[in-house]
Amino acid sequence: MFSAEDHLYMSRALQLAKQGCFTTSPNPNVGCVIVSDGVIVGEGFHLRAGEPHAEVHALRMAGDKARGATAYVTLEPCSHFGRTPPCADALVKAGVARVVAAMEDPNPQVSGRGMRRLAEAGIQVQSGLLQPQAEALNPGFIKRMRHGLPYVRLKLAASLDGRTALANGQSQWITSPAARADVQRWRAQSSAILTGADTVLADDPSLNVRWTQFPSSLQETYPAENIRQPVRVIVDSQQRIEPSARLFSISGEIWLARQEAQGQWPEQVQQLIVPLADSGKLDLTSLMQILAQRHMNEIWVEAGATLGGALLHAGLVDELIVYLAPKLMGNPARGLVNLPEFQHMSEVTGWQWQDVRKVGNDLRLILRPNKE
Ligand code: AOF
Ligand code: ZN
Repeated sequence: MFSAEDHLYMSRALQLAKQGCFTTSPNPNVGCVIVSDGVIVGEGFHLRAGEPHAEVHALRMAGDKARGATAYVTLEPCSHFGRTPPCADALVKAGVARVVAAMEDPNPQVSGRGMRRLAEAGIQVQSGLLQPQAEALNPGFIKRMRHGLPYVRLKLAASLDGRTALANGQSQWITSPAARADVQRWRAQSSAILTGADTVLADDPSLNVRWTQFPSSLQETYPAENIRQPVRVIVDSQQRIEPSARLFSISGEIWLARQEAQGQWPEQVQQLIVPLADSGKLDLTSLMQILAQRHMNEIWVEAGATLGGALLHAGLVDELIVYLAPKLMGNPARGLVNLPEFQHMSEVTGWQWQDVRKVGNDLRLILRPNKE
């Protein structure tokens, strides 16, 4: 159904889409390539919500050459009036002859209607080319649209023997500067960075994106002005956070997840009221639903063993990102996550290795839950 050329041009569209990875949230990353007589005449990607979609950029570049051409898009062209008018209409107006999409738009406002509108206008439409790669561009957007939940990554840093801090609490720095630069990139592509009150009280972190600490190759591709600060979300079940924490001296939104609104806070702060679970702590599934309702696609969790364990126990973690340092910290040191005691190996969750590589002098492991 798809030719070698089709694969080539869709690969290019996927590559273009990635250029929006630090900026498009809450919108998806989308790339578009327009090809006429075997020549790329237009290219574009979506950069920021509120700004033109990928197709619009590509059509502008192609001009009259779009007539009779093929458009390759990593996501079904939209059919609705959102912040911008429908791309399907723009493609019809430009007179393209064929549209190849990598996947259907999971947004219920679109979901199939974009392709239908193109087909009704007499355009040849095909979908599903390199779909897994296109889905990998937008795990958070897709999960939010399909399930009303964000895509959650739990970051862990540990020694070779799985320890995160000495028994006396000392933990800085287990991993290398290269691993910390890698973390900056993950933070930057996330809609929100989530942590717990324990971490804020113990470490007084900033939890922002520091472009100057990005890997240098990324600094060249992504200028500082194309970096967005994710929302910082603090799980504060016992209402212990004070406005004097370092977080609040750094600009950018902060959402305090709490049982009730209380206290005077700087303008950048909102209090999210989250129902309590039986444990007396905030119900983390409800919190994630609230974050999805607030258009958070990908959540990057940098928290302590308690919140990390609670998220795992609630089945809310889609991906583990583990930085493993070549150090042995010994048994009295603290473990990776707090989980309830299991009686049988059958109760223990299995994970699948997704990616394993060396980052600086550490290993970076990416795991996803076993499906069955
Ligand atoms: C496309 N091409 O490049 C993108 C699409 O508020 P708006 O107007 O920006 O619309 C956002 C929705 O449009 C988003 O939820 C998704 O369904 C679609 N994104 N569609 O044709 C693009 N970024
Ligand atoms: Zn569109």
